Amino acid sequence: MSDSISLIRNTFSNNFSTEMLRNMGKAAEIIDGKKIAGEIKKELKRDIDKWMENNNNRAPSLVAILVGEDPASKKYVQFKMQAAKEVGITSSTIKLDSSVTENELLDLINKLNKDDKCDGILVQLPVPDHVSERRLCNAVDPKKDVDGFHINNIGKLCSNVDTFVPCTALAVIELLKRSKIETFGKNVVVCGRSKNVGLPMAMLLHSDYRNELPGMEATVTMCHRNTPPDELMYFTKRADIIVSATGVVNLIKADMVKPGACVIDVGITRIPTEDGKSKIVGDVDFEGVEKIAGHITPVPGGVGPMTVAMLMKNTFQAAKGLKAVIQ
Ligand code: NAD
Ligand code: L34
Repeated sequence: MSDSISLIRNTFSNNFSTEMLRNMGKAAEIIDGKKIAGEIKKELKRDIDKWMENNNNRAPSLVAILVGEDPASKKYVQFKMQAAKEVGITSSTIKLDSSVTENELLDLINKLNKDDKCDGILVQLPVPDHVSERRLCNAVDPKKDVDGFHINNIGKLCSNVDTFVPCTALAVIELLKRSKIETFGKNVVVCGRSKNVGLPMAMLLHSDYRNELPGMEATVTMCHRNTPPDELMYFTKRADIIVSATGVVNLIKADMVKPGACVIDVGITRIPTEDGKSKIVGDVDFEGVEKIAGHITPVPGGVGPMTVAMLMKNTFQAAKGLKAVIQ
């Protein structure tokens, strides 16, 4: 063991492994979500082309419902339409004014449910306050629910029955797998417990490889807004993997991270910049944490583009009439 490693070990008197201590001072490996998403889209394009050719199928199709003028939502839906084009999925966006009523939206979803030419339906969230997000998500035919937000699909995910899995949680699993991050028996902290992100994330990460998908086998701790900061730090410092999905800027700082840990930043917050413009940042203090982590995802260019790629994967599955995407 080198002198510096034994010095660090003595100073911290912690149960860090030599491997982890060697990582200290080395910049983390950046997990390039944009690049991996590009690879997935290429694979999908190949698979979709083959499926259409072999079975004389029409192209898979996706319909997005976009309510109101939220710039971020508009941009995300645009990315989804662009990705669909890249992989050979037919797509369209139905844009509605924010004054649209819940009944009008439910009628539209019902129409799309009955439309044989539509394989996947997504209602871009958030929706205006006068509309119930839950009622809309539950109105989508579970077989066309490419977001995995229908209550039956959430229940199936929690009961380990094959189904559509929310795209962001799938995105993180795929990033871990393709970056060869071991999860078996590892400690994972998920920050955030939302039904669309944190909860499905935690469900997948603790799945049992003997009979559950995707069989990640981690020990999972879920933290949330009422986890006291010192408790959050207690858990994150012991975590081999931290997945942060809160929208709290700089929630995860370098002194909360175990050397060599993998840090996945799901958070997206738009902040103003000095030049009067704005930019997006994640939950993680990237500059500080990259010096101590083993792997880290950037924002932008990390989980976001992967979420879009996984939506394409779910849409292809919906077209094939299969239920699950995780292998
Ligand atoms: P949400 O507002 O529904 O949930 C936020 C969660 O963070 C809650 O469970 C809350 O308890 C928790 N939280 C708040 N403060 C906390 C704290 N101090 N410590 C620990 N937990 C805390 O949001 P969401 O839909 O789950 O999204 C979370 C973040 O991820 C947002 O920034 C959102 O923009 C982003 N997001 C990104 C993608 C992507 O593809 N990259 C996809 C979905 C959401
Ligand atoms: N129904 N609503 C539904 N399904 C979803 O899966 C979403 N989400 C979240 C918001 N509402 C939703 C998304 O699609 C967030 N989200 C999403 C999609 C794409 C990106 C980020 C979040 C993305 O592509 N981000 C890029 C660039 C971001 C930018 O430039 O603003 C990134 O590199 O992070």
